[in-house]
This record gives sequence, structure tokens and C-alpha cells, in this order.
Amino acid sequence: MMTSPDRIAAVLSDGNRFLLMTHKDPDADGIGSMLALGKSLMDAGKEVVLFAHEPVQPPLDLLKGASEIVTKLDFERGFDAAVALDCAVKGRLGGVGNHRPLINIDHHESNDFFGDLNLIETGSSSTGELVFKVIEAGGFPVGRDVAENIFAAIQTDTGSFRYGNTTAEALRIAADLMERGANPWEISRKMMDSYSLPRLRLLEMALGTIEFHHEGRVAMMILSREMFRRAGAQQMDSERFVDYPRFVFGVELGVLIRETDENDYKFSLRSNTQLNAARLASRFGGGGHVRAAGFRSQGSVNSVKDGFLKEAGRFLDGACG
Ligand SMILES: [Mn+2]
Repeated sequence: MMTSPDRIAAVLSDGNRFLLMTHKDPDADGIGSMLALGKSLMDAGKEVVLFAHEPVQPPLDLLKGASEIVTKLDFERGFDAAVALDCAVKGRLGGVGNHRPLINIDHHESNDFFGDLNLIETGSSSTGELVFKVIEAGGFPVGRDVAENIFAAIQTDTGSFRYGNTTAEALRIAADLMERGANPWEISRKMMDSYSLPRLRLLEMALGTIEFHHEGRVAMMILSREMFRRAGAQQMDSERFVDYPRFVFGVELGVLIRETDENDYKFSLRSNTQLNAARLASRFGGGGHVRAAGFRSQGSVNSVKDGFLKEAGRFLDGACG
């Protein structure tokens, strides 16, 4: 059952000690939402523990307050509630997801309402936007750092206010955040435009791998571990590369395949107009949003690729979707 921002704000008002977390391999929406809600609650006099599974990677480490995130938990003291942010399935929280009561705040179409309280709005641009609504409902403080982190969450999840999830409401909230001190130019330079040299090298290699299928309606980019090694790049450095194949005229579905381990691949899907990427990803045990989704697949590169292209073809032909 869906929980209102008011109800969640009331639980946060009543409690004193909270554990905040996001999914593994977090993005700016996950980390930005966590930092924003955390700082706002701290400014309201609450005790907050910010947890991530791994140390926060660049450029997310540039978000205000990122240095306060811990990767180990002291289990001696309990929490009044744990809050999972931007996480579609409980499995992506690991063991920390077992804390109760658990508040689930997210906007993924594939969210399965795993929390005790669930604020799930698939029409919301980002989890950051939902966090803003909870903060407003609770009357918790929105200082400059909070405004910046929510802005960063909305900006990155909407691809700088371009993707189909860009709503009038998201723009209104962004304007409100600007009035509270968020600077779009500064934040986008930090979060979107801060290419390291390894990222640029990796992009150069990635562009060379683009191939077209299904009469040019699917464009696919493949990154091997060897390419990451040669570029000196991290997984995070390939963020948003999947946009490049999608940008090509006539392409409906852009695909990025990343080799994460021996015979282990991570697929990122981006669709332009019709294809439901979340539904296509769910055929392979993944999920996400209508225009942006992903999944993992095991096997040789050719078998995972062929299996995917076959299913993608059925979706393009309108047999599914
Ligand atoms: Mn998100």
C-alpha cells in the first residue's frame, strides 16, 4: 500500500535515530537523496547514520556531506526507522535492508513495495523529488546543502531536465531549490561534466564498438574489462555512455553492455519513444523505468547478446511491451 509523504514525515518527526541507505552501485539520485534527507533531519536535531556499501566514488564524493557516509555499521544501538532511498528491490540493499521498520522511498516502476511504509511514485522524476516532498511535509529545514543535493538528484536523473521523466513539478521544485541556494551551473559541472581523462579514453573506445541491429532500431555499445583497464577507468566512468547509441537517428533502443566479471554482464537500456525498457529488462530479471532500465546476464558475450537481441526484436515488432 502507498504511504503519503505526510505519514512518512510524521514517523520521522516522532523518531530520533535513523539509518539512511541506498542501493549498491549508487548514483547521484541515491546518494544525493540520502545526503539531503540526512542533513535535513540532522538540522532538525535528529541523529542520522548514512550508510553505503562501498566508499562513495567520484564524482559523487563531491556532493555536500559525502564524507559523512559510513561503510560499516555499529549494531550496538538500534534505529527508530531505516530509510531505503531509490532502491527498487530489497536485494539491492544487502543485509542492512533487514532493519525494521523500513521506509521505502523510490520512483522505479519495478519497485515491489518491500518496506513497511512505501512512498513509491513512478511518475516522479527522481527519488530526490520525493525526498523534497517528505522534507516539506515534515517542515524539516532546507539549507543550501540540502537544496544542492536534491537539485543534483533531480538534474542527473532527468539528464539535465531532458528525459521523459522531466515534469512541470520537477522544474518547479528545481526553481524552488535555486532560490534556496542551489547553483545549476556549479552542480552540473561537478556531477555531469567532470570527465576524468580515463573517462574520455574509455568513451573513445566505447564509441568504436557501436553496432546496429534490427534495421538500425537498436544500437549497442560493448565495454570489456580490458577496455576499463586500458583506460584506467572505473565502472562509474561509463555513466550515461548509453546515451550515445540512443542519440543516433533512427535508433529506438540504445544498449550498453558492460563486462563486470568473467561471463558476467551488466546491460543498460535507454529507449526513445515506444519501447518499454523496464518491461524488456524484466524478461531478464531486471527492471527500472519506462525509458531507462537494466539487468545482469551470465554467459558468453555472444550468447547474452543474441538472447537479448531476440527478445528486443519481439518488443520492437510490437509482440510485447
Ligand atoms: Mn532515481
